[in-house]
Amino acid sequence: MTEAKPILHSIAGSRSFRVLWLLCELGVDVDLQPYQITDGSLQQDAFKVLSPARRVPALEIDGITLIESGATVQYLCETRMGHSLMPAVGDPERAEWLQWIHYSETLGVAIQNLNMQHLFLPDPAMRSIPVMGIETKRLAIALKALEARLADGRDFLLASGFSSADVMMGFTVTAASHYVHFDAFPRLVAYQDRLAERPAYRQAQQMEGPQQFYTRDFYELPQG
Ligand SMILES: N[C@@H](CCC(=O)N[C@@H](CS)C(=O)NCC(=O)O)C(=O)O
Repeated sequence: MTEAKPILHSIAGSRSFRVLWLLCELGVDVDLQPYQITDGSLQQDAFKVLSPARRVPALEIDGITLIESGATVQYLCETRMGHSLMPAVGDPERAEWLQWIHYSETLGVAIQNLNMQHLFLPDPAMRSIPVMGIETKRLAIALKALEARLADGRDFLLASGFSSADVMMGFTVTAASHYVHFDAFPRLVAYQDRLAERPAYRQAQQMEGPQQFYTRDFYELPQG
């Protein structure tokens, strides 16, 4: 019996990029089902059945649908063999790998809050400039910890080399650069460049098309 091709429900420039990039790293063929963040397409009944929180990514694979990017990345690493993108249970790097996989959501949630304030509120008068300031500082502090992680000359989050933790983090660091100046984070700048050079990263970008979130390179805090 031939296996059904996975379907990735995605928005260009969103967390679904993590899953698409990993599928490309693993050489798994996938069909993309694209949505947009503001056109109501996430509210369609058929999508709500797949993703009750109405979020992407949602990956239909192996007869199930996965709706959390970190869990999806772990599942793919555990079920697709012949790669070195995840330290096995018992490996000394396993705990660190788990930590960085999930730490990417410490960044992700802050970015999501800033996206809401900067990009998606229907009226700028609804913004809270103090909240935007606090969230930007919290994001910068979370990035500082990552900069420190790369301080001992390592190219990737794990000493053993590139892993799926970098897939989770790479997209997120790039999104963060729209809100936090990276002058103080030279290692993160080099890290982003290193990740973006990977053939699978470029393949995923090409498949996904232009990101749908940011129309500027940088969003300054509004003056209050
Ligand atoms: N923790 C979830 C978060 C998923 C999530 O919030 N995705 C965003 C895109 S990055 C989304 O679908 N937002 C749509 C909305 O909030 O309406 C994951 O990592 O998969």
